[in-house]
Amino acid sequence: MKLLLLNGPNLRLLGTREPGIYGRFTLADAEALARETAARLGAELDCFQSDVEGELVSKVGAARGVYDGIVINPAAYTHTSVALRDALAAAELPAVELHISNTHRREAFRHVSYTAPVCVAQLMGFGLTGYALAVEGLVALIQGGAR
Ligand code: CA2
Repeated sequence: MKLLLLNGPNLRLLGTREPGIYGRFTLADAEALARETAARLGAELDCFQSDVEGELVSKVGAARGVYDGIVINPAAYTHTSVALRDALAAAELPAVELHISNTHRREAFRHVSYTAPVCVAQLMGFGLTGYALAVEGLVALIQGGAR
């Protein structure tokens, strides 16, 4: 089983600012935890982060036929991107939308997700642990035949 982990804009800043919201871990820590979790479950995981909406859209577009599922933290594009939503819908792969923080405890504009309706599941508020939980959940969904 091959999985893709995508992280959106500014998540490369993890561990450097706003520890009260995002914790003290780095993007490398999150990617390592996700990769270890996948390996423990017999899956392979590729990781990609970009601040550029089009690069994320292209990665999702190229995922079909290569990966069995996607974990995506679209960051701010969650709340704005029709392009990313359309790419996820077209990919026809199970995707889990992941957030480090509980966006429902934050500003009203973060309560809306353009991408969640085209994902099989959404997970938020678990901090670093969410990267392990999302991979574990996605593997279980794929094994159960999720699309
Ligand atoms: O909680 C999440 O994972 C978010 O996707 C993070 C996004 C935010 O726009 C979403 O509403 C919720 C922001 C990512 C920015 O990451 C930073 C990390 C450290 C310091 C500054 C920004």
